[in-house]
Amino acid sequence: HRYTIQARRGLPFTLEKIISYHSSHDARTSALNVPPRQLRKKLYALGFEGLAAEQAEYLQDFWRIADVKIEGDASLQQSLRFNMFHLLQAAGKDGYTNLGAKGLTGEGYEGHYFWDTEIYALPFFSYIQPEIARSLLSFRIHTLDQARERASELRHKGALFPWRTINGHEASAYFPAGTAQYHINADIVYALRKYVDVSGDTSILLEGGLELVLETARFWYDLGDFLPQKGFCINMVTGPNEYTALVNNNVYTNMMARENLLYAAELLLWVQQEHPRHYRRIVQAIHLHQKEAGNWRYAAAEMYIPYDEEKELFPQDDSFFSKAVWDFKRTPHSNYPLLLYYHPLTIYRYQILKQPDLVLALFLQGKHFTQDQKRRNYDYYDRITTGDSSLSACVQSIVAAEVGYTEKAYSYFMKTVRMDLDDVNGNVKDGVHTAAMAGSWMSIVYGFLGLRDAGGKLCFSPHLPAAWKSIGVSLRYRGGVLAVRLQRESI
Ligand code: IFM
Repeated sequence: HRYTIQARRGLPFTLEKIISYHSSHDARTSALNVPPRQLRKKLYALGFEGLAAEQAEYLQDFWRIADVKIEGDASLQQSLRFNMFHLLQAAGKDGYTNLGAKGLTGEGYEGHYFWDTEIYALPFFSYIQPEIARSLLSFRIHTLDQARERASELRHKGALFPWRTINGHEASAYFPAGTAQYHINADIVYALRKYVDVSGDTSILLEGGLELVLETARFWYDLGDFLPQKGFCINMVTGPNEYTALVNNNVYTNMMARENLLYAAELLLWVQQEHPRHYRRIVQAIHLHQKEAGNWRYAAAEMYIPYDEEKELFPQDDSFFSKAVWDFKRTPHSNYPLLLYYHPLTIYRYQILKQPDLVLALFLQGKHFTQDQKRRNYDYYDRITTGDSSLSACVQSIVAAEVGYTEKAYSYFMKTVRMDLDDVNGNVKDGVHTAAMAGSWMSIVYGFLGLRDAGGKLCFSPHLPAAWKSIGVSLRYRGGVLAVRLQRESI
């Protein structure tokens, strides 16, 4: 561009340049219902000052609820805010984009979306900025057709969401640690349910959410088999721990799938009673058979959850305890993360974890375990967890807090909260770790405040680390705002 201006000697001249980005992808979204020319006109009229003021207002509104106040540690305060800012900035807000594992900061994972969104980031957005949570879930609803195609490609009924994707199609190259992580289906449903429970917004169910829950339930029912002496088994899957692959009856997967099946049956009844016209429409649209809900309930009731009576422990999967424990003593520090130094076939032969798997089940499916079982299983699995995944430390922190190891919870938390600012894993050049960022918020809320919210009923069981004086958070809950302040002697 060439500009000719009337400048005057000694007087500054300001050139304001306003840029707006568009892509053909945006054409489907409501944001671009405003034609680019009209949008440009609005932007020019606002000018830099006006746009900055709009942005400041938007951020003020966000921080009013999002800010977490920790008395007693300034660097921690800084990192929590840094993490939340990245989450806000990186999350797709149009229902057609999602949240990259690396946010908007690097080329690691090529911008792809994983379960990181649903299990790690969605709780944060559901409680802080529910409209963003809704958009992220809408991305899954909008890509349900691709998930149906994928299921049918694998000769299954229903829908199978991709382990990693950017446009709704599966993009993982290595199926044992990719597509075999079928738990992604149940993770999405888990997050959808939490969003509905926390926000009270059931409209998303009528706008595609219910269909997603039904199609994923169909998938589970088709994937599993009823086996003698066991019950409903889901074989040949990979759970969250990517250092074990292609196993039978991964406890995490089976428990999450069970919840998916039950939620589908429950919602079907709800829609039949509350929205009969919608019920008739959906039955017709997806050719739902009358007996399907009963089948789902039966499979859920018969879901096989392996348990080792002798050890009084849950094995991560059917074969986990028949493997030797990895030789940690003879593994030099320089050989971590293991995935960079050992072939997967070596790693898969041992009891070794990249990230919590059964321990994640202790958190997300907590009501199915006694307190004693939680502690015993945590003790067993924590010893053999490398933490090679950035998704690890926050879950270890949350469960450590629950079983009474507050200081251990604190040290895992410090690792997760400063993951990117301190480049804890030495790979921040590839981009930030959004799951760990959201995990640091979860560690505060689910770990130290001890929030449990199954079914939308909130309970707190707090544990304040010795280093802090107080924690203060706000949570949006069913249209209101709940302010929680934990001090040494009170909450
Ligand atoms: O989704 C995670 C996975 O659990 C561990 N490997 C990295 C992925 C992206 O963060």
